[in-house]
Amino acid sequence: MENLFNNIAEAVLDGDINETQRLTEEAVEKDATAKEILNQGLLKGMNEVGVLFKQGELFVPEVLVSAKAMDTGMQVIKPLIKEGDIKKSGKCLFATVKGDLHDIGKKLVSMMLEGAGYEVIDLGVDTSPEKIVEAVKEHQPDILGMSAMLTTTMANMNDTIKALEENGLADKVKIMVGGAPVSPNYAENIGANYSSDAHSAVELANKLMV
Ligand code: B12
Repeated sequence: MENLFNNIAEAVLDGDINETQRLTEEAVEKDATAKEILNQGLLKGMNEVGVLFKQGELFVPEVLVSAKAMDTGMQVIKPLIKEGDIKKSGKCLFATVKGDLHDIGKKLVSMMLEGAGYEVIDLGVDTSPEKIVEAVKEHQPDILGMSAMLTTTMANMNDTIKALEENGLADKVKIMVGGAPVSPNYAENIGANYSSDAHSAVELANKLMV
């Protein structure tokens, strides 16, 4: 099985969408858990992509194809994540903030929350504070989750919280934030709750719902 996970990681790194799908399906058939496939396969590959991107050995188009491959694999394991408890735990609204196009981490967090019984509404990427304010009014979620992967877009989390305050909505929704550049300190400063990954995001959401 370890070989299979490594091959999944390799397929993500190569940006081979069909192979990622085929190998992930094979792992599911062989009863691998969603966690194993994620941590030892898909995420391992994506992490490697991150390293090579940073070193300038991979470029945006290649990273995009790897992201697509990772997404294809995540769709395959989605039913596995959702097999768990299906009782409704609460409603979450998710968005990647303005100026930011990264959505893999946000999708993963959404998926885990859905698996834990939450209803998730995903506003997508590059979401302006105005759009988030409108969506909070419309959907009245229990939790708003914001994702930022760039140091330059992180400040838009704060702008969104300010916009919520101006509209009298800040105390009507619990806010959680995450993404690579976001720290617990930063979250605290802007009045939000922080979680570093998809697993602890579920724990945090459960805590916020109490
Ligand atoms: C894939 C990727 C891209 C893809 C995105 C495709 C997509 N559909 O998402 C593309 C090619 C589009 C891209 C573009 C760019 N990218 Co980019 N990208 C990455 C990369 C390699 C991987 C990110 C990823 O998906 N990781 C896997 C997921 C599962 O992890 P994650 O996102 O961290 O999410 C987890 C946690 O952070 C947390 N989390 C995330 N969101 C949330 C939200 C909440 C509420 C909670 C609780 C938790 C949480 O939980 C997640 C699951 O565990 C990273 C490198 C890295 N190491 O992160 C660079 C990286 C983020 N990119 C970077 C850069 C610079 C760019 C570009 C500016 C490059 C360019 N010159 O054009 C552009 C910017 C485009 C834009 N406006 O957004 C830098 C950012 C540096 C910085 N500090 O600002 C990084 C760190 C690479 C680097 N080291 O230089 N990128």
